[in-house]
Amino acid sequence: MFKKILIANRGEIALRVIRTCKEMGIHTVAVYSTADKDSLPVRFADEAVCIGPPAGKDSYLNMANIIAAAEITNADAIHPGYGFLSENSKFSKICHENGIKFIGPTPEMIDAMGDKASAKATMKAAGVPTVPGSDGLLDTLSDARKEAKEVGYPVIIKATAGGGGKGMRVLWNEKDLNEQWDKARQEAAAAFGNDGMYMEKFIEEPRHIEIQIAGDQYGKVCHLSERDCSIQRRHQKLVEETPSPFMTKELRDKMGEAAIKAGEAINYEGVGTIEFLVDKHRNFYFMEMNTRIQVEHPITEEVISYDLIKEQLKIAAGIKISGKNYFPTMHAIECRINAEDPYNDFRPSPGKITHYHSPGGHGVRVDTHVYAGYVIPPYYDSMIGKLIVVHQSREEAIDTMLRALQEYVIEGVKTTIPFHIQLMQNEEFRKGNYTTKFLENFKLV
Ligand code: MV4
Repeated sequence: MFKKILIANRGEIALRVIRTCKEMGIHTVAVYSTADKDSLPVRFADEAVCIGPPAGKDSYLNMANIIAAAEITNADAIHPGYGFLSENSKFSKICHENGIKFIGPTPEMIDAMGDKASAKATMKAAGVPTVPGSDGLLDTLSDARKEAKEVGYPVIIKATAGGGGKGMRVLWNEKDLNEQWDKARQEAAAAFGNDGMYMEKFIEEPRHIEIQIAGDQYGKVCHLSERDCSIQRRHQKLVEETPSPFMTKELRDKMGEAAIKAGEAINYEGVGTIEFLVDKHRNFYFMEMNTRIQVEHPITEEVISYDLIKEQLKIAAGIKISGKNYFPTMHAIECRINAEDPYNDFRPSPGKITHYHSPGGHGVRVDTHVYAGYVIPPYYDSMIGKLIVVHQSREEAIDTMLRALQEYVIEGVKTTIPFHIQLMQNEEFRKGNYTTKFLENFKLV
């Protein structure tokens, strides 16, 4: 096992990784920007190294400074968390070249899933269901028109360098296509420096259900069941739960098997997530693969009693996985607590937390790096923590979540807590009746 791990991240995920390292007797190095000098990861890590000024590009994205920090402190591995450098193949490669283990997949695996059109082709070839559409990229508007006629409107065009909802257009007819084709390409070129576009049949009102997988260095891949992430707003997840209220035993077995095939197709090493779109008939289609630990990993941990960060460290250290699939025996829900004003278009609300009281009691977990007096800096994303509950049944989990949300006091900044309280009281949500369109029609009172 590693002796010392550098955590190339900040906030709650940095703290999350430090906690598991402590339990495993591994020394930790926090890196921090000047804006984070008073943060809990800096305080709780065994060592801390400043890697630059506040802006992400100068600090948490600054590969040279992070590698230098690892060399100075003699760290033998780097955990990238999520976001920042976690899916950067160049960083994975630089770590390797410097004799530092990158806790995550190889550069080749990251690149194979980073280009969305080629990821889809790889999955299709491996026998994972994909949405009908173009085979690879479309070169011209006339090719796009031909493809759309074959697939049938509505269609969706996606930037191959995009992902997470960036660079997409839904087209309901040929007129839409004629008007949007050039614009979409130019947007993709400006955003990603790559204007490659591909086309799919548009699935209306899908659910977003993802399968957690783990693969070891010896080619074994297993699945750890699903998370339903359909409660999103502008491609930002706000609530996740497992099991999905839409899941059946048969569907879980089929999606689990497809996710394992997906992992095996690229010989995947590490923990990862296969995202699927699921239509109302329970047809499911590969959407994207995330080659990192995800924000919502704790709900899976809670229902299968399994530390996913520990699993990442073991896999990276070359330890074999058990090879079994894991199934939920409980129900877990996560609410993302963001410093945003839900009454004002979820506008970011950074600043000082003047009063803070964290909820507790049976079945309640809070993953956060904040405390009374902490100042949320304006430079990074607005997530300040995750409230996670676990209970025997979905209904009890929702009731516990509602109670915990009502107990949670965060003053000085606006938060998403009022939104979550109303969602937990919403009749359709309580029935499990929701798709990715749910929040478009959800009105706060
Ligand atoms: C789709 C789709 C419908 N049909 N693809 C959004 C994020 C990106 N990963 C893919 N996305 C979608 N792809 C087809 N063929 C609808 C979405 C989509 C969506 C997916 C998951 C969660 C929320 C969403 C919100 C809007 C659109």
